[in-house]
Amino acid sequence: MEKGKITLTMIKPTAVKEHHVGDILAHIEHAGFKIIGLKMTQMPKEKAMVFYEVHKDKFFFDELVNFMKSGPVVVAILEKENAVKDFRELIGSTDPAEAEEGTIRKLFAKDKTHNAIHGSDSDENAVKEAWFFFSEMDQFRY
Ligand code: DGI
Repeated sequence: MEKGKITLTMIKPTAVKEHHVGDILAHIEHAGFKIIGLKMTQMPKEKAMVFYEVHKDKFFFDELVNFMKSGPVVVAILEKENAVKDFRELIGSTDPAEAEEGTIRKLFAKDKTHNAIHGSDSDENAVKEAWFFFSEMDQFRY
C-alpha cells in the first residue's frame, strides 16, 4: 500500500440497502481503480464517531454518526495514480444536488447525509483510513 497511490472508499448504508453495491464497484473499476482490499462491515456508534472525529463539533455530526451506524457499509482500498484526487472527482460534490452529471453521488446519492459514498480527502487520511478498516493480511498486492 503506497501513500499517494491509494484512497479509501465506503459505500454508505442507504446505497447498500438499495442494492447499488455492484453498480458502484463497476463504476469504480471502469474508472481505472484497482480494488486491493474489500469488505462489508457495520460500524458500532463508537467506531463511526472515531472515523468522523474531525466533524465532532459540526451541527450534522449526530445525524452523520447515526446514519453511518444504521446498516452495513462496503469498504474498499483503491489503488491508482493520483487516487485521492481522481476518486473525489469520480464521486462528485458532498451535496448530490451540486454533483456533476455522471458522478457516483449524482447517480446514487439522496441528500447531503445519505450521499452514497465516502472518499478520503488527503493521502495521509487515505493511509490512516485504510489501516482503520484493514489489517495487513487484508491488504493485497497483485
Ligand atoms: O468528503 P465528503 O464526504 O464529501 O465531505 P466532508 O468530509 O466534508 O463530510 C463528511 C460527511 O459529513 C459527508 O459525506 C456528509 C456529511 N456532511 C458534510 N457536510 C454536511 C453533511 N451532512 C449534512 N447533513 N449537512 C452538511 O452540511
